[in-house]
Parts: sequence; structure tokens; C-alpha cells
Amino acid sequence: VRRRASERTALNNSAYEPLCVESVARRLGGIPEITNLIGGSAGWHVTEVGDGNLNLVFIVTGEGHGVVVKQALPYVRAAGESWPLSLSRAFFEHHALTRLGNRAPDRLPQLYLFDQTQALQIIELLTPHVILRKKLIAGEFLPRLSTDLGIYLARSLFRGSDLCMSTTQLKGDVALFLGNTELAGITEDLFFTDPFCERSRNRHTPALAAEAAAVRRDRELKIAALELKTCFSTVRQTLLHGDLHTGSVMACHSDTRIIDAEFATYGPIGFDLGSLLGNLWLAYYAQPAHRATVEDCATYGAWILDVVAEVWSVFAAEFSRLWRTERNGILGGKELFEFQADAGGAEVVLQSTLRGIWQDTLSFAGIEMLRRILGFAHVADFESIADETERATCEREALTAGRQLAVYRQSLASVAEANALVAGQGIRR
Ligand code: SR1
Ligand code: MG
Repeated sequence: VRRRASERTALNNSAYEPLCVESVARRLGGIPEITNLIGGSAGWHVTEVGDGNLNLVFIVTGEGHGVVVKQALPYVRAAGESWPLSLSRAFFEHHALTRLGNRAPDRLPQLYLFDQTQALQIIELLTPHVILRKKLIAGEFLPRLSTDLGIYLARSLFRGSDLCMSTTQLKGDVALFLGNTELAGITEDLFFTDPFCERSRNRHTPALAAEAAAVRRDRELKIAALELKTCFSTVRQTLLHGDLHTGSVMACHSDTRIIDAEFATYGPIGFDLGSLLGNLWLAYYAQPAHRATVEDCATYGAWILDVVAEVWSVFAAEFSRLWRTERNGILGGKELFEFQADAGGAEVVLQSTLRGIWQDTLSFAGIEMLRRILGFAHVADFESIADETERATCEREALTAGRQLAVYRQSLASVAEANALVAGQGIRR
């Protein structure tokens, strides 16, 4: 049974104030949710570890184990105070994490406390987990990764949808998460508009200037981007994590957890899948710069492609199982099929549903790959490549594949075909 996070004001109703390393013990030292776990604040050790674009993240360790303290800032951390951002994202993240954790048991950290005034959450410290992106840069093999991610995706996405939820539950949650307007707006702009226009916040490796300009002239690609923006903005299929890149996953040899759900919104099922697969493919393209030998690069690159294939196949198998066993929501449709002794009809709909999710997945993956190279928010897989020529070479390959995934999504019927394209054997139009 998951413990429900306390929802109260941890800091005596004081006005919002960002924490710093020096103030954490003084300001949080009286909170039993922390002291019961890690002892009194006299023995605390505090470090700030946030390396994302938005928030403060502290690791607080004491006599016992430790906790993570995550606090929203009233602006985009990576941009500074010139890009204000409301603190309400902590509220939406808390409600999303609660729901995703219930839908996909054991795949999220424990939530200990949420303080809305301080836009602050106290969360389980996962050890020995490390951010997945760092593991992929380091070249670590993770035997649980694909199964854990496939199961997480199927359970969270199926159980948050109208396939599973009643009208009352679902409409209430759609209304709740529609309030997360600022973060949905960031995704709409950063994914689907910025990479295809001149924008002062865009940047790219200098040697890619011609490629960036070509993207802005590419009518076929821009049509795909606008179609996908329409899909993201108007389709309300399920509660998405909303930012499921490899920096939102913490992994170790035996476990995988999902973190950082402040971009949660109702949207198309393929969006979370596409964000994740797109980032795995970006990791693949960065490998030549990170592995010591051609053989290591080939072996690890093949492993990443295997992870992609298994994430999809585990997702599809678990989604199909849930379809057969938990399809009791608004769009379950059992009255039309099973209740009229036509289970085969439901299987036909399952297959067409999976085909639609697959096409969305591919195209969202492609857009994610483009925006991480041409837009505002880049990825450490490439940013950590010091040699700009080498970085440009890796990024150029990823741009080519990203475009093809976005534009030719209907030509790639299977994950094997998509992986073949990524590995350089696919469509070249
Ligand atoms: C302004 S926020 C930029 C990016 O960081 C987050 O992790 C999301 O990916 C967002 O698009
Ligand atoms: Mg994040």
C-alpha cells in the first residue's frame, strides 16, 4: 500500500521563499515526515543537485537514509527571471505523481509531503539509482530497463484513459489538468513551433546552421509539425507524464523509477512513448562520441535499439492485457463486442488502436529529436561532446532520422523498421 503524501503547510504558513543549501535545515528541520526518516536537522547534510531546466532539487541525508526536496522556482531556472513561470506546476506535479504512482505501482518514488505554498515536495531518495541519461552516456547495461518502462507506460497510459475510467473520474481529471496551462503551452511552443522558426531562444551547434535553415524551409516537415501540435493540443486520450525523456527516469541494475511530472496534461497516448523513444534514439546517435572503441559503440548502440524494441513490445503486450481485463471505462465498448459474444471485434479495435498509438509514437519521437538539437532545451548526450565537429556529426544524423520519423510515420509499420531507419538502413527520400 502506497503511503499518501501529507498535504499541509510544512513551513507554518509562511510566504513562499526559495530554499538554499544553508536554509534547508533551519526551515525544514521541524517536519516529522523528514525527521522520522533521517533524524534531527543537527546531523543533516544538504546538497543541491538540480540539473533540470526548471526547479531546485536538494538531497538531504541524515543519520538514517535521506530524502529529496524539490521546490519550484517562479521562473525557468535554465533561462533566469526573464522567463517567469508560475509555482502552480508543483501542484499539478503532485497530483500527477499521485495518480501515475497508483496506476503503475512501484515505478515511482514514494511521496512524503506536498506543501503548496512553498511549491515544495518531499520525495523518497532513490539509491543507488542514477538519472538514466547519465547511465546511457556512461554506457551501462540495465537489465530491468525495457520491461519496467514498457509496463509503466502501458499501465499509466491505459489506466488514465477513457478505456478504463468512468465519465465522472475522467472529466474531473481532464478539467483538473487543463489548469496546467503554462507547461502545456511550453510544450506546444518548444516542440512544435520553435524548431521550425527563427526564435531568439533557439540554439544549435554552429556547424548545423545550414540544417537549421533547411528545417525552416521544409514544408513537408512543417505540415507534420502542425499536425502533431494539433494532436498534442486537442486529443485528450490519457493523463500524460508530459516530459518523459531519459532525464525523467532514474535507474539502477535492478530497478527503474519515473520522476518529474510537472508537465502532466491530458494528451495523446503516443506522446510519452514518443518522448522516451526519441531520447533513446538520441542516446544512440551520441554513442560514437562516448564509447572508446568502434566495437563498444556497436555493442552498446545495438543494446539501446534492443531497449527501444522491447519497450514497445512490452508496452503493446501489457496494453493488450489491460484491454482484455480492465476495459471498463467510457470507451470500453464491451456492450458492442464481448457482451454480444463478439470478442473478436474488440481485438480488431485493439489492433487499430495500437497502430494509431505506434504512428503517433514515431512522429512525436521525431519531433523530440529535432527540438533537442535545434530548440531551447538540449540534451547532455550531445552537450557533453566537447569537440564541436564530432557533436555536429552525431546531431546531423539524428536530425535526418528525426525528420523521417515525423514525416514518414505511416511507412514504418514496426519497431524493427523504425530501428533499421535509425541505424541507417531505412527511408532516404
Ligand atoms: C522551459 S522548460 C524546457 C524543457 O525542459 C523540460 O525538461 C521540458 O523538456 C521542457 O521542454
Ligand atoms: Mg523535468
